[in-house]
Amino acid sequence: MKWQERCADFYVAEDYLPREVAQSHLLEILRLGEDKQRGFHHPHLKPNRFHAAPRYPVDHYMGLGLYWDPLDYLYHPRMLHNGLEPWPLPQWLVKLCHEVLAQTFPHHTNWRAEAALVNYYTTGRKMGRHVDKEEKDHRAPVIGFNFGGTCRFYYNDESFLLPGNSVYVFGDSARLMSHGVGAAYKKSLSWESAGILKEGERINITVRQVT
Ligand SMILES: O=C(O)CCC(=O)C(=O)O
Repeated sequence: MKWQERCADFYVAEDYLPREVAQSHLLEILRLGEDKQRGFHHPHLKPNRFHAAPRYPVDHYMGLGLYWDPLDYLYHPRMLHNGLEPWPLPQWLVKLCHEVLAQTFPHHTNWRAEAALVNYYTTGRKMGRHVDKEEKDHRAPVIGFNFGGTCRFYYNDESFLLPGNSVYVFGDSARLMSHGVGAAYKKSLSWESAGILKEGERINITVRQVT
């Protein structure tokens, strides 16, 4: 696997999975997302001085394992809005994370996949810049798997194009970098996702150690 180091401790690899494997993982995520209780939903965000009840920027959001709630920015074993436990992380996802870490951060041997945030960006949806700091260990890598369209990924003062079927991982000195993504470009759907997602759509799964 060819990893590009975008800055110290931030790596990206393109064409990560074989086509059929990427497709079956994407289909499984969509299947989990169809569930009315545990699947994709549009959570509320913390109120701010402009909105009493703002919504999370991505209207199809799902948590696996520990549930990160955009309302309080905390991780929970059960979802606050319905009291249910989220789906567990699929075994293939946990295994992929350990493969990624063995190649990029081999010294993080005790890393645990405790939560996955699944953001399904429908056409035009994007994520503003932020820092992931709600997890306890501010060096433990965050791993992001990408399906569907290409978007621009912003980090620190730089940016690059991030296609479907790519993986990124940032940890150690890059763990608290600011980052965000633009909307997926039209006509940029990765061929693995064609027929499953639409042009302009993108799914990102970030896996984290939380406790
Ligand atoms: O969609 C992405 O690649 C970014 C997701 C992200 O910033 C996050 O989950 O913290």
